[in-house]
Amino acid sequence: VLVASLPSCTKAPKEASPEALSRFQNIIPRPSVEAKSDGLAFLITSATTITIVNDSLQPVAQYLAGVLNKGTGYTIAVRTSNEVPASGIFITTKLSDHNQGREGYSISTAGDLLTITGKPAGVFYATQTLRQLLPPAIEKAAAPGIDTTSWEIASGQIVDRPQFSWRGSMLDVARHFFGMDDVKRYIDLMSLYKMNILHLHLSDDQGWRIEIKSWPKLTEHGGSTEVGGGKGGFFTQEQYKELVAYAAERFITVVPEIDMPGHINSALASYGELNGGIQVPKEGRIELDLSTPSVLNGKSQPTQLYTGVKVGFSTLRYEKAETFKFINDVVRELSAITPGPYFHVGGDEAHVTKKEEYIKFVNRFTEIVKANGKKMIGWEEIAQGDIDSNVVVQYWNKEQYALDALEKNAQIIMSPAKKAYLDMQYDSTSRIGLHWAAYIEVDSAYIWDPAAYAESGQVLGVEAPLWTETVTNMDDIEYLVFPRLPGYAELGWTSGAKTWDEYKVRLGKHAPRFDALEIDYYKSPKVPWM
Ligand code: TNX
Repeated sequence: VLVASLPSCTKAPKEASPEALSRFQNIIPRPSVEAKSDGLAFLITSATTITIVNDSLQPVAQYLAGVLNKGTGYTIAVRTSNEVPASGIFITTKLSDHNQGREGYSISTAGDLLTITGKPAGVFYATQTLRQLLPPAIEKAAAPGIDTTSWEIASGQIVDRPQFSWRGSMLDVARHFFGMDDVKRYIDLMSLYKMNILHLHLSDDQGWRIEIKSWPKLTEHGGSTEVGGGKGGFFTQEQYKELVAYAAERFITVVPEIDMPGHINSALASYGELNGGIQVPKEGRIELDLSTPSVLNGKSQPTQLYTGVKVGFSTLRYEKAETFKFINDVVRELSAITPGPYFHVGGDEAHVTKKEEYIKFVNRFTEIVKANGKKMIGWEEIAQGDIDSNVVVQYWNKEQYALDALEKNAQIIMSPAKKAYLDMQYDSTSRIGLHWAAYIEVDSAYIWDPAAYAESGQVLGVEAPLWTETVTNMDDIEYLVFPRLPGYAELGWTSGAKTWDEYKVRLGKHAPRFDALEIDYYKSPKVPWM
């Protein structure tokens, strides 16, 4: 009699499989607050729908539907309703009692309902977590007609939010140029691990990679080659806008960098009027002799294009009439197509810029960037200028500069070369990469604390730069970036104690996921790969 009175649809809750439970324990970055499974299974089926409470969630819900539909082959749809559905995926912005902030989220399952709570960015990060809770096959396009996979998630409760607001990576598209598809894939890969800043190094001695309409030769000539003498390339402003929008859909802010006053040969080669010296060969590079202006028949001559890998040999001249017209035009045009709040002025390794000139440059950059409505970022050397709390300093090599920056109330981004440089070789046998700072095995990349200076409250977060002197294609990028990038993402995202011994097991479990994503990763012997 009792049994007969139960609603006919009630079935015993299904237990989660060991695989689903394992996935629940192996999320990268590890959830900051809580991740507890109740041991039951939640299934995504062809009948699953996504319900959102209001239309502000429409884009991010569509993104989730896209991820699920690609992998499952289903046609899961999104509908808006303020009634809590009985089953499926329910996304709500209602803040739970946990303080989630702008980027935090929670996922909780009860019976046939999985609820995601967060603001749009948080819901996006919840989506990345859900991907990892599902079998790795979710990352492959579903084969039509055959569905042998059970799209199972271990149910439970996850509460998560980031430790730092700056979780970035830099891609150097100047030493070697990488086009639209490569940069979009880079963005996609970063987004899997909840990274939110893509710093694009858009100019250097070897190439100028962003169209500046008032100075067209920068790309026509300055963008026409790269390290090794290949054909280089550049982004038109329209293409750059497309990348910025693509990143924004993934809650990633693009930070453009124009490296000045050094690392500027591609501009000096494009416009003779910017060149304030003659070129002399020196130790395998072409250095500028600034005491001898390169004037021929009353006209400054451009430098030669440069395709080597030396640094620190070129500079703008503070006193030259054209210099600040050039800088103003570049900062204005690039700021106008950059919705994000930052502009990176480089400022590194200006070895042939006189110190007094360098400091004057930094101070002028500060004014120009501010006049264009942006917040200035520069590599650590800019700490020599008159900087203040409106400036961000990117620490990479010399601790004294970081300390000076903190002293001057600037904010800092942690990119120590010995730990965070993605272009460093893993060991002496790595097929590409440099090792001037260190060999950085996957363990070493993870074992450091970006919060070291955090008591100051001035640390924005972590950024892992990929310089591309030795990197020529997407396979090369993936080999250096994976598997180190997920570790940097975790250092930026996850608060609390972290140990390599615990992390390496989780990382090893991601091998089938990397394979499903066709990531050409380095199979480090330090990691117990699954
Ligand atoms: C130093 S890091 C540089 C880059 C090089 C890199 C190679 C920094 C601010 N400057 O110009 O590409 O080393 O690892």
